[in-house]
Amino acid sequence: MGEMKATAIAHPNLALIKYWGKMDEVQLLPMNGSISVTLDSYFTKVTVEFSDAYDKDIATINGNEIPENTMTRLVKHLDRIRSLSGVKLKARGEAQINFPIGAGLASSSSGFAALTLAASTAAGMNLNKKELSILSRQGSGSSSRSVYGGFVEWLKGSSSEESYAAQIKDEKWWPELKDIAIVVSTSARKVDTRGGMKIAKDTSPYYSSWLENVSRDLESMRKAINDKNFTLLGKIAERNSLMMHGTAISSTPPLIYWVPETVLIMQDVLKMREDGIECYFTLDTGANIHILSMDRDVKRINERIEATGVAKSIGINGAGSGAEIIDKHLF
Ligand code: 2P0
Repeated sequence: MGEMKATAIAHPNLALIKYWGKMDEVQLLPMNGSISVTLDSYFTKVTVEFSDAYDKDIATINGNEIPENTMTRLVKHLDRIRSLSGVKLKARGEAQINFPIGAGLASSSSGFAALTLAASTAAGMNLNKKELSILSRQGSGSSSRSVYGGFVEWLKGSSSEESYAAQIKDEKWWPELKDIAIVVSTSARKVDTRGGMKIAKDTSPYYSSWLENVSRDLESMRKAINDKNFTLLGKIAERNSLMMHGTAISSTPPLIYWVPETVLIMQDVLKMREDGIECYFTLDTGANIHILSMDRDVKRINERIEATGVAKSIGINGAGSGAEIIDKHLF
């Protein structure tokens, strides 16, 4: 057998309609469908090699050792790929990430999409995009969407074979749309997304309203994307994010992912709208915040954010491409 090594690149995605709650915690089947945009300037590259030179799975991220709980998740995912492909060898993996990890910028979405593509290719499998999305989903739900570029919907489905992502429009569809990702805090959140969505589903009295609302939001978001209606996209994304946080803050125990700087930026976004700069915010399970805007306003928004003095870093992304194999290995 030849070399069992492959490298893939994938981009994180920003959820416009959030994945929030699991119907099946083993298969990672969601309670609701979700829609995202795959980002272009942030990326994760992963090289995987299966070889009898390794007596256990080993991996690094940006040259650093991986925390034990993350490593357990990675090994489990490699086990899935081994069992599907029949490969029994252990693997070495290396990931390179060009944006802050664990800061609510969806590093697991690009990480698992790149890992699934690299490892399945290294194991000699030739999965199509749908199969890749299903397999990647089992590692981390949101990564099912990063298999595709552009605007993507993860169809909830009622079984593993039915729960996968599909493209609504590709990355060339709406070049004017931009995401300004603002890091205000780099300290780790107390409750991660996986824990948070379970607590909200199990304890928030508003969780049923979340579910009732989300199907309407999905419909409006598809329309906003198809019509390139930025006002509709922004309003729905912002409200959907706040509804998700509404279930989080009304959970037992309460999950407050925001820090004062988060709220400061939120209020600045509302103020910018009053001042005639059209922009909207959306937040995942962390203190950091994304501002959706049109290209023509990015510079002005950036200046306003810089002037607040609370941004530790700012990343600007348009719509990016789906996961793909690249030639240049990381080791
Ligand atoms: C999303 N998030 O749609 C939502 C909104 C964060 C908030 O999906 O447990 O790491 O691995 O399936 O994919 C991040 O959660 O969770 C996420 P698991 P995942 O982007």
